[in-house]
Amino acid sequence: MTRTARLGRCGVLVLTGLFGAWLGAVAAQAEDANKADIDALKKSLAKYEDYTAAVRDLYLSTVGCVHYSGEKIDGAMYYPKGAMGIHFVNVPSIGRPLDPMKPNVLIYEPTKKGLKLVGVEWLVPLTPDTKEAPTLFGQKFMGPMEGHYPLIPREFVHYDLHAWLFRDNPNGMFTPTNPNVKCSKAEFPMLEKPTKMMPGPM
Ligand SMILES: [Cu+2]
Repeated sequence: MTRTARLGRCGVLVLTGLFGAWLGAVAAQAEDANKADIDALKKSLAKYEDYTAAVRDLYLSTVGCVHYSGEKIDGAMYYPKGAMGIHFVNVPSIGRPLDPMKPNVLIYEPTKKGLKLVGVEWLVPLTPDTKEAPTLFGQKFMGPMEGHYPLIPREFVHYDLHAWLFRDNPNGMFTPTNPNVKCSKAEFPMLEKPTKMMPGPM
């Protein structure tokens, strides 16, 4: 090998290394930015640990404690075994521009000590103007899918994103169900079938 060839190869290796490090730094930066946003969001929502504060702000209970068996059905969304809890929906906010600081839904788990705030959800209706699935905190929404019958009409075709801000989720913060959330203490447990996918833009 000539000296130039050796130097050349060395240069390429150095460049590849630098590029890799740069990519890593960019990814870490994005993660940090999301983490800061998520921390701010958690802080601003802490007042809803008291569910009556949520009700006063028109997050209203849909009563049933939703959970899934983990079954996979062709043409339906996949929900790993676990619960989604009781959804308190702020109907006036639905269909308004997506606001990372104002989720459309607060999620509570019934426990011996009352209702515990465990997570939140954003709902985005599918409209003729929809060009692509919405994203938030670097996460793509699930959907489009039918409304989650029987608590939501099937006609409400939408995208959604869950965030388990207040309860660890071994499957990831943004997966739709949380195996650490239970409906066993619920007055009205509701085993839901996976929701049907609907055609979207593209
Ligand atoms: Cu949900």
